[in-house]
Amino acid sequence: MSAGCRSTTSCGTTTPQQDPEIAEKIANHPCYSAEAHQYYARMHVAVAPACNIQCNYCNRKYDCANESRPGVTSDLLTPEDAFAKVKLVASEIKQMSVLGIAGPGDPLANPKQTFRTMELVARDCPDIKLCLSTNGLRLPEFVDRIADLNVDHVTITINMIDPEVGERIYPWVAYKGQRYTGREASRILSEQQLEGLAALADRKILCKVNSVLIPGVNDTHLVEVSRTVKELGAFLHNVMPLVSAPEHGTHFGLTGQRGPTAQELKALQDRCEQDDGAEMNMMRHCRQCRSDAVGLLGEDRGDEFSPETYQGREIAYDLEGRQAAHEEIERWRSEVAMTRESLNISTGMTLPTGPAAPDEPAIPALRPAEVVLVAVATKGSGVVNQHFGHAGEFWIYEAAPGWARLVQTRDVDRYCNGPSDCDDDEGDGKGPSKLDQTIEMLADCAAVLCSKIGPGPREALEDAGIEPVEIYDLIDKAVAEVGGRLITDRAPAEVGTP
Ligand code: CLF
Ligand code: SF4
Repeated sequence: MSAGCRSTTSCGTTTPQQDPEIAEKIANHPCYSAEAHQYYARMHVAVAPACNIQCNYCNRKYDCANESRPGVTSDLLTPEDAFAKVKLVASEIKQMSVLGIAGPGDPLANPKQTFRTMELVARDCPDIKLCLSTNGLRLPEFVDRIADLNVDHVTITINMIDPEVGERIYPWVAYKGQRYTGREASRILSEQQLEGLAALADRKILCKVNSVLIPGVNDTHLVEVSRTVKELGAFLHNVMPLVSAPEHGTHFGLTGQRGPTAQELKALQDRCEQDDGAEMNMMRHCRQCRSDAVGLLGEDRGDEFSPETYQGREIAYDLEGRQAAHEEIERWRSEVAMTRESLNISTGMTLPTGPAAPDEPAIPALRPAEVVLVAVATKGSGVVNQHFGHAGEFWIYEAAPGWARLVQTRDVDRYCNGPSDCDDDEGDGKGPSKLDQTIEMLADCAAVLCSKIGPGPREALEDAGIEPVEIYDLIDKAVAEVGGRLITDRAPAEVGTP
């Protein structure tokens, strides 16, 4: 394995985002660009059932937890059915730009199904990006095949680079017909992962590394992981929270291993990004999708595409309609970018808005010394456009004058099903109401921006010291304005860095 420096940033020349080839690859990939995820959707097809390792956070009844929340199950498809479904979804949800294969097992433990699906899609759907997510055990073996198929994006789940840490995460791996346990298992897995990553980076295939943050097991170690994968050429690091509960039936769930809090997750992501010399691009908007997810990140429109809608049907591919829809999205994105520029607002990592503008500012702007956290209710398109009670998730921004940076998304239980709920969320008397839980989830935020909010939740937020702001505007503009006002209005001693 070669471990030479492939990172141009550390050599002081160009950032990866300034490379036009990379800019083109991330421009409409919702996972690789936080900005793109407001406009473009992904879909997964569940064609890969088997797995060749065991993770302590996985229960084989469910999807691969390296990209999914434990406890969800996807129906398995043949490559031919998957192909039909892709054509149907792509024609109906025209902003769908990426097809990912991420389970329900490991795609590279099922190479025939995975590559057959990709071949069919590459042949007939030229505008869809192909994306793969793997545990990496068989990656070196398939790097050439991946490159030949023009798979632009590969995610490898790397939870450790030290087998001593690894043996607490992986009880066994099955490699070349043999089953390994203990440190030996993690040593083999880690070597394969890092060798595969370096080989992909050599071929200019964009690599994201996913890591599951397991408090007390690999939390502090992940900074070292971040530094190592960056040196080997990874473009992005996605540190995801362990989701662990006894009902998932996983080893960690059954032994009481907890997941991190939202604050612990953010602190670790900040460390990987800023401290300890890691300085990695961090993904902050992952939704831990299921292996048959369809739609924008954070929404799941899978139910609209049941097998009867595509199985055995001849489905035409609406390439022209898709191109027109993408042009319209790019027009709107340019308008948003121009507004941001005219107001001098930085999003921390201003990625190019499309292949035509690869030399736009791409260097992470300096984070102001004083920021506040602001929560946003949105349905996408770069606009604050959702009612407070309709939000199933809030986007958490760092805010300051001229600064609006997405740093996290947090799930909540949407509590409002109509006007009568707007004012009335008393709960069932058995525990905190959904509104209470939402407010607890946003406890470290100074304000919440939403298009509408009822008097009841408004009062409850105010009581909790969170300012509700009713607004319908561009997110970046509204966040920077509200954050700027809050910081300016506060006495200096009250303002801290969350
Ligand atoms: Fe799918 Fe993964 Fe490709 Fe995205 S998901 S295979 S890179 S197209 Fe994205 Fe979903 Fe997070 Fe994955 S939000 S779980 S990072
Ligand atoms: Fe489960 Fe995915 Fe780990 Fe395999 S790689 S054991 S499917 S989480």
